[in-house]
Amino acid sequence: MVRPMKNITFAAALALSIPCFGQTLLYDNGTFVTHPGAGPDGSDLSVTQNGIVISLGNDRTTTSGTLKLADNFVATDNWRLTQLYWYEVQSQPAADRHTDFRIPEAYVELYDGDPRLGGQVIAGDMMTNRLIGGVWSGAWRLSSSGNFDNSRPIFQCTIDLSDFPVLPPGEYWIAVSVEGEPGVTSAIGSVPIPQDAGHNATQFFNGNWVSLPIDFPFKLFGTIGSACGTADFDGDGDVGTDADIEAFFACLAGDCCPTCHSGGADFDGDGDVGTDADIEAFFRVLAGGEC
Ligand SMILES: [Ca+2]
Ligand SMILES: [Ca+2]
Ligand SMILES: [Ca+2]
Repeated sequence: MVRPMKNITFAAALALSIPCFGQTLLYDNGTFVTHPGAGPDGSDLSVTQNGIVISLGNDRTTTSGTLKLADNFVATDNWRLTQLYWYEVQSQPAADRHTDFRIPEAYVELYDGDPRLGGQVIAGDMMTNRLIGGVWSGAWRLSSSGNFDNSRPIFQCTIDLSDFPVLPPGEYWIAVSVEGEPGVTSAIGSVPIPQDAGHNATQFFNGNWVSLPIDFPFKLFGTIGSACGTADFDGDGDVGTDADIEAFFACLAGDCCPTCHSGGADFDGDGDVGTDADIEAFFRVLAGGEC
C-alpha cells in the first residue's frame, strides 16, 4: 500500500519535534536563570555572580586543543537517553547581534565515573557531530553589574544521544564540546548555575581535567525501562503469546506499539536497534532464558 504523502509529512514533523514523542525529562541539573522575566519583552536574565566567570570555554578547536566541559548526574533507574539539552553562550560582535541559532556542531562523551578519577568513556566521542538543532533559550547572560546588554544570548543546543546504551542506575559524567558560530571570534562556552552548593564540574584544558567551583545547566531526556525486553513484549500482561511475537516483528519493521518494550526494537538494550542480536535475545527470553 502506498501511504498518502500527508501522513509521511506528519510523521516527519513528529520525528523532528523537540523533545521527541514519547520521551520524558529524566534529569535537570539546574537553571542558569537568576532573574526570570526581568529582561526586555519578558526575557530571562542570567547575571554572573561575583567571583564567578561569565562563561567557561568548551570550543572543540582551539590552539590549546579540544576544550570540554563535564558534569555529573545519577541515573535512578535503567535510563535510555535520547536527547541532551546543553546551554552555550558566545559574545556577539556589535554589528551582528542575533538570537537565531547558528552553532554548527556539538560533541558528547559519556563517562562511567569522574574523569579526574579515571572515569572512562562508555558512549559518544569527540568525532561525531550529534547536534540536532537549537534555539535561543529566552535568556541573556549579563556581567555581575546586572546592566542589560544583548551581546550574550544563551542558546539551548539539542544533542542526539539515541544510540547510547541503556544506563543502569549509577553516577555518570557527561562531557560536551562544541564549535562556535562561523565568523564569530570570541570564545564559546557554557554558563554556571548560580548559588550551587554541591558543585563539582570540570573542564578539559591543555590535556588535563581541571576542577571548577561551579556546575553546568543541562537536561537529559529519554525513557525508563529494563535494558532488556521481556516475553510480554506488547505489555498487555500476557507473556509470550503470538501477539507478543507479532508486536516484536512489527516493531522491528518500524511500527512499535505504545505499550511495547521501552527500548523498541533494541530488545537487548545495547543501543543497536533491530539487529540479529536483538532477534536472538528476543527468542531466548521467549523460551524462558536470559537476555
Ligand atoms: Ca555536578
Ligand atoms: Ca503480551
Ligand atoms: Ca540491540
